[in-house]
Amino acid sequence: HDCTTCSSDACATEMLRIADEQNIETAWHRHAAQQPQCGFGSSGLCCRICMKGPCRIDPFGNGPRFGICGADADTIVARHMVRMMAAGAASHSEHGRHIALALRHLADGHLDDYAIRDEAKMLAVAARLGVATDGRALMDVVRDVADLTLGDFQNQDEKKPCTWLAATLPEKRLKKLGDLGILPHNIDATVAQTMSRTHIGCDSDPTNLVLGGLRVALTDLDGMVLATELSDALFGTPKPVATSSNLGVLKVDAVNVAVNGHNPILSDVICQVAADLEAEAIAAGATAGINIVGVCCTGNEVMMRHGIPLATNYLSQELPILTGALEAMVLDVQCIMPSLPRIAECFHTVVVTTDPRNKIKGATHVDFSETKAVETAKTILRMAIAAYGRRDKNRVNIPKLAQRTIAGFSTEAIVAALTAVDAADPLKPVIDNVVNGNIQGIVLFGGCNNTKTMQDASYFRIATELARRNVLVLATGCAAGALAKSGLMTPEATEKYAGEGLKAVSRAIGEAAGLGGPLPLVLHMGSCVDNSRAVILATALANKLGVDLSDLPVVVSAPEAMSEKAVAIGTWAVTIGFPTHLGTVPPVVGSETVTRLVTETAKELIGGHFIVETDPAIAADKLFAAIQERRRGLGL
Ligand code: BF8
Ligand code: SF4
Repeated sequence: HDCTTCSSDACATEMLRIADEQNIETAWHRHAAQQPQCGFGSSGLCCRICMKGPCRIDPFGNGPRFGICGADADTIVARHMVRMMAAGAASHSEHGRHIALALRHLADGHLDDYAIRDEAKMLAVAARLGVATDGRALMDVVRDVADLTLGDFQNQDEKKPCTWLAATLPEKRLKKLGDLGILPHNIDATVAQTMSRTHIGCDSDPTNLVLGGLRVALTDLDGMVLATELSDALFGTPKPVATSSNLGVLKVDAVNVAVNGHNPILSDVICQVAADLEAEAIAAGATAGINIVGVCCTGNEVMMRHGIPLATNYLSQELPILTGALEAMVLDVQCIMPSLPRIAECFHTVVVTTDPRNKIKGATHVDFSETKAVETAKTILRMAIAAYGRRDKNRVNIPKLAQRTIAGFSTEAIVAALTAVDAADPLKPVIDNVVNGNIQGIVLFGGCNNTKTMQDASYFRIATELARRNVLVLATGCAAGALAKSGLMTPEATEKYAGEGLKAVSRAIGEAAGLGGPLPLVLHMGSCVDNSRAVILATALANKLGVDLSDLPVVVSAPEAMSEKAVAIGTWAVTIGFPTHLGTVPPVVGSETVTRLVTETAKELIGGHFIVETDPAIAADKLFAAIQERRRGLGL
């Protein structure tokens, strides 16, 4: 395996050299060992839905055209794709349910370690959902909001759409989705129905299956909107914050603790209690105390709310351990590599799992429950402090790079910055500048890392290419991690890479908002569930213009899409009307019908469509062309 093509992240490349020297296997080594990957699986033509299988369809037409049950390539491809969407929706909404239940328990007085930290947000959410707030005790409002939210997991009336979707999307979009019969009524039921209709011998019509996929993908959006909005109420709505990214955020004299996963219910408490144990860490010899750093999406959550530095994103999550300076990696759920304990065995790092449904062989499990959150967080931090004593100082290799990063651009923070320009009509400066062409459009980068491409490279290329053409850039999830590490979340990057129009707008907003310079080139909107923030922003713009989301010059790009969650996100992005780029080829190319459905027919049906393009320069051209097409549609 050739390290020079693994990652464009300088720290990752440095650590991979150490991995080779010390004979430690990482995701990149395992990727190499998997080559060549199976062509049937890659094109979606391997069916494993029943035990008569696996059945494989010959893509060249020389071998079998049907599985044993009679399923053809279209059915097989569609069924597996739709199941990926269901798994993604289940994951995001399980995260959301966890937050909603915590809120319910808080309202009932069962959680001493949590509070409503952003009362204004809580009340705004209540108002959006139609919950009365006037003259009521806060906890009564919280209980009603929690119950309404849990209703999205319980409602059995198929005609009544999910509450959060109805409170989030523009009227025109809701009508369109309702007319197509794909507006979901219940997250859990829709996920279950998706599993059931894809069972052997059920739905085999590819169009009907894909429509079912769009419906379940919309439950993914529902789950993430409620997760984001309720997390803000519980933990605070992010505001711009200066911090730093990449492995240089680890400190040689500190007890370094990485939080990895997704749910702020755990990581936020760890950040809060770290200060209480500072003296214990210093007494153990760590003169710089406790240093919490983030990985993946939970890293984004705590970076946005507490300015916690981001160590790295998905693909390089093993590498903080290789620095020899990481005392503990604390895990909750999703996108966590099962290899972590194996790598930690070569060092002093303790790997701690915390969710009873997400254990990893070789890790230490500490059951985390919200009713004893502070106590558990302290137990975990003390394990890290104890590990500090076992650190081998001769094996410490912390890369130097800690890239300055401005994060925290929640929708509210963006609107607040715009209010400084026009207090009476905050969205007007954006709309005026889209109309006059200073801003050509908006691109939202989302999604993962994937070993099929060089880590982070396409993000940088496409983002700078579009910014040069005056496209405003937003990012979430591991996309945000990539762009933060690349130095694009700074005002300097705006000066360096933005086109003249975008630069002028960015300076005007940044200066009016008291940032003392332009906005960062890329606005960090949060974790993967926080893609919902971009939907809320786009909906506000659409409503103000009186158009649908599919009319806006807004595009989405996932250059390294990997997870089932990313499949679900990409699908709802298309379903609510956005042209959506994938830089990795999804396993659908084995069916021309399904490929055409999602890349062409979707455009006529719902306005959005997938653009599959592995070359970043061409992807930038295609995304810009999609923006121009939308501008022409608006008469701009
Ligand atoms: O939810 S971007 S690799 S960490 S799936 Fe996972 Fe992809 Fe990262 Fe966050 Ni999102
Ligand atoms: Fe084969 Fe049909 Fe079973 Fe799939 S569902 S494994 S195509 S028999």
